[in-house]
Amino acid sequence: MEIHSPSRHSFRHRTQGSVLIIVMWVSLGLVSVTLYFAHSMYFEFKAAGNVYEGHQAQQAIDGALRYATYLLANLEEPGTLPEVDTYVAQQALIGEATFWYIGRGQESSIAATPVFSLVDEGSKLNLNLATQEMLEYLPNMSADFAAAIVDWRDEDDEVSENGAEGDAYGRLNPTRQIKNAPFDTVDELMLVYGADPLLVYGEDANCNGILDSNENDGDASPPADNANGSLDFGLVEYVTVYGKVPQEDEGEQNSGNTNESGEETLQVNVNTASEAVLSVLPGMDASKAQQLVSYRAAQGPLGADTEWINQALDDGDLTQAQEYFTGVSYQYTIDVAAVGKNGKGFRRTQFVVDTAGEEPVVIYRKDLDRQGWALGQNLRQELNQFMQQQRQR
Ligand SMILES: [Ca+2]
Ligand SMILES: [Ca+2]
Ligand SMILES: [Ca+2]
Ligand SMILES: [Ca+2]
Repeated sequence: MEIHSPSRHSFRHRTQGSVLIIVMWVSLGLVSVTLYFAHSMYFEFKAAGNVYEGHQAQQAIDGALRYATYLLANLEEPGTLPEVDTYVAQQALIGEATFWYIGRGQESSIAATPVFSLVDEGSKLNLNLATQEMLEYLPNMSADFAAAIVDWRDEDDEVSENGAEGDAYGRLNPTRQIKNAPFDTVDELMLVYGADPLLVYGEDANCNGILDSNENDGDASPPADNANGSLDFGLVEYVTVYGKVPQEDEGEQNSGNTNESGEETLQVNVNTASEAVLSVLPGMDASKAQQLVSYRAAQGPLGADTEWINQALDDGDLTQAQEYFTGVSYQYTIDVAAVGKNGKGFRRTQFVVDTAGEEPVVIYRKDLDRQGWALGQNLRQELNQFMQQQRQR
C-alpha cells in the first residue's frame, strides 16, 4: 500500500518548484548569453564591414596613385601640373570605393571642404637651399630656429648666431646627434634644436589645409590651437626638400638648378607658390607677393609661362627676385583619401612623385590614416546621411 506522506508530497512539490526556478534561471541565462553573443556578433559583423571597406579604400588609393602617375607621365607640357579641370580630383569612383586628391587653395584656410587637386612641391621653399634670412621671414618662424635649421644641414660644427651645433644636442635629455647633412624629409624638422609640434605642424593637425572644428577650439580637443578663427599653418606647409630638374647630360646625377659655378640654386615656381613663400625671396615683400598672386589668379592657365610677372606690379620691380623664379617644377604631392562602398573604412596616404627622370617615380610615402577624417564637415555629413539610408533599406 502506498503511503502518501504529506512530508514527501510537499518535498516533491518543493523539488518541482526548485527545478522550475532553476530552469527559469538557466533559460534566462541562455537568453542573456544569446543576447550577449548576438550583440558581439553584431559588432564583429560591423567591424568586419569596416575592415572590408578599409581594404576597398586601400585598393582605391593604389588605383589613385596609378591614375596620377599616368597623368604625370603624359603631361602636355613637362614640368607643369595639369589644370585641375582636366582630371578627376574628387569623388572619383574606383570599383565600389571613392577617392579624393587632397590639395591646397590659395591662402583660403576657412572652409568646410578642402581643395581637391595634386600639389606642386615647387611651390614651396627648398629647406636645403634657403638662406637663414629667407627662413626667418616664414610665418611664425623665430630667428633661433632659422639658425638651428642652417646648422642642422651644414656640414661644419661652427655655431651660427643664435644657432645650435653638436654641443647643444649633446646637452639635450635624451641627447641626440646633429645631422650636419641636408634634410631628407620635412618631418626631420622635428629633430632640429628648439622644434615643437606647433611650430613645425601648426594647427592643421590633419594636414588638409582647412580649419577643422578641433583645430579652432583651443585646448578642448587636440591640437592646442589659439581658437582665433583662422588656420595658423606650421613650417611644413611652406617648405620642401625636393627641387631636382631634368639634366641635359646623360649619366649626370640630377642635382637641381645650378648656377655658372655649378652650385645648386634655389628656385620657386612663381605660378604656384603662395604669398607667404613668394614674400621671403630677396627683392620681394608682402605687397609684391600679394600683387603677383592676385594678378596670377586672373590669368587663367599659365603652363610654364612666367612672362606675366612683368605686368603684375603696380610699382616697384622684380629684377632682384627674377633669378629665384621658375615656371616649371618636377616633384608633386599626391595626397589620396578614400572610403569603401558605404562610406566607411576611411584611409589616406600621401605620396611624392618625381618626374625629373625618364619615368615618374614615387620618392616618398606617408601613411596618414591616424590623422583621421580629413575631407571636411560637409562631406562627413553627406556620407553619414548616405550610411543612414543604407541602414534603413
Ligand atoms: Ca652644422
Ligand atoms: Ca585641418
Ligand atoms: Ca584644439
Ligand atoms: Ca588659429
